[in-house]
Amino acid sequence: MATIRTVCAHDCPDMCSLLAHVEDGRIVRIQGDPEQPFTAGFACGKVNRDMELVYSPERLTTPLRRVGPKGSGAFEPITWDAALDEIVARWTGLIAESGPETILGYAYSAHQGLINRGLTNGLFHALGTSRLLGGTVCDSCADAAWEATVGPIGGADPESASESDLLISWGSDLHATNVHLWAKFEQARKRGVKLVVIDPRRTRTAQAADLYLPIRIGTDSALALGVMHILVRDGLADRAYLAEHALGFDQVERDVLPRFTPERTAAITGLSVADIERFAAMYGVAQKSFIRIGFGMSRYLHGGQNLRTVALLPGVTGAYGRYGGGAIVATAASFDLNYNAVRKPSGPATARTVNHLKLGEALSADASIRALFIAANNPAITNPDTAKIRAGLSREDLFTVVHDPFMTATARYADIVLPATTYLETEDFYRSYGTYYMQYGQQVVEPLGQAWSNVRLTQTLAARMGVTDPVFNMTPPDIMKELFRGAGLKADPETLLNGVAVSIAGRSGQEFRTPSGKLEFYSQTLADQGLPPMPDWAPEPAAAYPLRLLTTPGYFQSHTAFSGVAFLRQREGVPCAVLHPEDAASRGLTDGQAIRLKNDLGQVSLRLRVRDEVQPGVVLVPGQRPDEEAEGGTVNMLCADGYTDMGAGATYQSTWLEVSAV
Ligand SMILES: Nc1nc2c(c(=O)[nH]1)N[C@H]1C(S)=C(S)[C@@H](COP(=O)(O)OP(=O)(O)OC[C@H]3O[C@@H](n4cnc5c(=O)[nH]c(N)nc54)[C@H](O)[C@@H]3O)O[C@H]1N2
Ligand SMILES: Nc1nc2c(c(=O)[nH]1)N[C@H]1C(S)=C(S)[C@@H](COP(=O)(O)OP(=O)(O)OC[C@H]3O[C@@H](n4cnc5c(=O)[nH]c(N)nc54)[C@H](O)[C@@H]3O)O[C@H]1N2
Ligand code: SF4
Ligand SMILES: [Mo]
Repeated sequence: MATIRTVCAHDCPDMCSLLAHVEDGRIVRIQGDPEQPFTAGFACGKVNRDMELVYSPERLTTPLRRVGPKGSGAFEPITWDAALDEIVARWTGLIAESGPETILGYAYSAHQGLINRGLTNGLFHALGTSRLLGGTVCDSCADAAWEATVGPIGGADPESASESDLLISWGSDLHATNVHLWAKFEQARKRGVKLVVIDPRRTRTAQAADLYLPIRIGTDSALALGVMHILVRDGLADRAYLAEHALGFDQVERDVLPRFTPERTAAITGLSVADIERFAAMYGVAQKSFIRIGFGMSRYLHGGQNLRTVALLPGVTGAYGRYGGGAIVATAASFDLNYNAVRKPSGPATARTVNHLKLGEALSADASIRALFIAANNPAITNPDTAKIRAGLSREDLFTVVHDPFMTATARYADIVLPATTYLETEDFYRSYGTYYMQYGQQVVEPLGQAWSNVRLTQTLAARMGVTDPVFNMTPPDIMKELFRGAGLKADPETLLNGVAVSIAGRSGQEFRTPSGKLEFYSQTLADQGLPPMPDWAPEPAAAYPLRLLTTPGYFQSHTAFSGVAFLRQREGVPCAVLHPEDAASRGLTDGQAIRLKNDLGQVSLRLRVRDEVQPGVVLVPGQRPDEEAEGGTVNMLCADGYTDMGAGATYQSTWLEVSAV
């Protein structure tokens, strides 16, 4: 039996090092790598079973050509040659007729490898096609808010959490989405360190907390300002740290904090004055408080302001100055690599850009995009306003190619579907977005059937389309070396190619890379964009429906990427919506019945779960589940494609709706 060290490529902050055990060319077991300190010897409950992903009977094994109406899922197998001939003929014809911007092609985040994801995008960049502004469905708002406050640099090292003296999971369900950080938290808790969880949902993480604050959705900035108010009132602000490292705290103290008394903060957040006082007291005495800030709090109209205000809090106590203290949203900005070598090998400096959230609009509003290529993304489920996406994908004059290991809801609309490998059939270079590790992952087994990796497909298409940049002829190890060429980040390629996980974390406090070089309580950058320069809280516009959507990652899912694993589908259970007992009773609804969720954009049917895990006035829909798993439809049919205040990101949680019996 051979044991091969590789890296988990799923979209997850942990970026685990894995050991895959292979017998007769088949993976028989996957485990966490004990030699990688953060992975610490275990993989999560999803990836432990990734053999079932690789060998799922639902895997696509040959290229397919559509034979029925778009969306029907009727296809016939064709050869790779026939598929490539058709794609190249269509693209070449369209480019000759109307120019390359008539094509939109991209890979998104389901393969986190910098080469498999980056090179696909590099091909379309080189061809000069329309470009997808990715990440807006996920983290662009959070990133922009953090950048305006702290700068383009990663946050606290998650490994430092084991040395903290107060742990805060603020809008992150660590058990589900960051389970190895949870393991670090547990180490610290063994020393008696307390855990505070701030989340509108009583998640598993919240159930384990010493103090759980069931905050009202979208009111985190008010809570953070209320805590600052108490810290100032009680003389717990670190004046020396603020004087040296912060910009504009005096103005916030004078103009904003007086309005956030504990009473008003309680009224806005739905928390009790006693709980707010208790949290502020814990935060005020801690020296090394560590906050994990989740993306959820950024996914609504004022999401940037919300997240930015939380990110200011560690400046008030000086926690940012100490290893083990501070806050983390992500770490990716700290990896100074030559990404352009892979993502932008050549091509025009500018081209038409399509925000990921507006894919539906770009496909339907005008018909100038006539060819679409999608890899590692399932927008017919995961994008907001999925009805608009599906309308666009249904256009008869749109030539769509989807590359995926499975027949997804999106692939059903394709003209050509190409079978993709899973990451265990690829090699790649990775850097984490939730830790400071980078690592090279080996290919574990041969591709299943006729599946091709993103790299093989991209390089083949590049050759056939006449794109001659050298990266399209290099092996993955050589492409990795290009990522380091001229980059700020230095590493020994041989060490990496040997599979060693290398950390770039230091032990110093938070560095600020804002224009002032300080933590910006006052942000001129935001003022210049017409946004409030100082943290604050404002109510959202009045809504036409009584209930608010809370949408969270599924425990046994990563969006839809595990939909092809029957066991995980079963563990996740029937797609459901959770209502508080009061809201269910007032509508005459009972646990287990089929209900309809409805607003002006559409309606979906799910199973009702009645639980006090959410507050009254909220409908929780865990995970993004494909239609065929549900009673009918998918939750994103109810979400609008509008933008957040910062970073043009998704506003899934500014969705209001009503619920009734089917
Ligand atoms: N199991 C699993 N793991 C995953 C994923 C998955 O789908 N499943 N997805 C991966 C991806 S792509 C990403 S981006 C990350 C996301 O990982 P996180 O950043 O941890 O996840 P979020 O979607 O932000 O949701 C986290 C929590 O925020 C809470 N929340 C929602 N709104 C608010 C609010 O207004 N205030 C506060 N305080 N809390 C709020 C939700 O109840 C939820 O418990 O996870 C990754 N890991
Ligand atoms: N309502 C609501 N919607 C959300 C969210 C939410 O919290 N609530 N979260 C948002 C977030 S954070 C994100 S990141 C997005 C994610 O949205 P998507 O990017 O659509 O995520 P996945 O469902 O993981 O879909 C990726 C597809 O890639 C395929 N795939 C996996 N590996 C490979 C590979 O190596 N090559 C190729 N070619 N394909 C591969 C998978 O089979 C799957 O079909 O969803 C967003 N949508
Ligand atoms: S915790 Fe995340 S990185 Fe680790 S094995 Fe699971 S999905 Fe992969
Ligand atoms: Mo994401």
